[in-house]
Amino acid sequence: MNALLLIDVQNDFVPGGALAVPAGDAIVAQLNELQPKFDLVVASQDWHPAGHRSFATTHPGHAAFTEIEWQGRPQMLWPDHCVQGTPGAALHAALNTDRVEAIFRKGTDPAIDSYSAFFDNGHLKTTGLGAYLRGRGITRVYVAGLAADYCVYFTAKDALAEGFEAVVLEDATRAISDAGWQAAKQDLLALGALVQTSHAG
Ligand code: VGL
Ligand code: ZN
Repeated sequence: MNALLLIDVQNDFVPGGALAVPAGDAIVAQLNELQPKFDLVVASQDWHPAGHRSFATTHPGHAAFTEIEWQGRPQMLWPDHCVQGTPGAALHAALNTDRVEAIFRKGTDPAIDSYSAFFDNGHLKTTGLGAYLRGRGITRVYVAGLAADYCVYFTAKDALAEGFEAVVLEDATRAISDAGWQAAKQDLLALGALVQTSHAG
């Protein structure tokens, strides 16, 4: 059984949003077309409380898009984004959610970031996504959405670690940094993920 994971297709990640991914909105029509081909469709939402520690504004003297060390882990600092209940945190209005059976929210702990839809960045807590997918008999996940070099990458990586086959649909994602995605892609391929276009096989 195959699941499609729609990662963080939220207003703040498309042009005009607080943490816009270049051409992030260009994938939405395709995500809608893809959904009927899957046994199960699940979405994730980046869902931070105000004052989240991944926001540059909570680290005086540090700018967005610079990296600091935070609790022993490298932490990229971001503009305030996807604050719980704000329009920026809402799913893109053109994304069809009729077939989305569940939405997993992440990044809710103010003290730790969470790129993956499965675990926070320290692998301290699960969102429950792995158990949910296993309970539905899913063996392979197809990962699409935003952003390729962060939340899509770490979701695919954790999917493999959780024992699922993982396929990233490369044309159904967009990156914050294309160079970052190329490095992430090499890592995923080395770990056994597949990177395909949504029209392949
Ligand atoms: C994301 C940076 C910060 C993502 C979320 O969805 O890729 N990136 N928070
Ligand atoms: Zn975030």
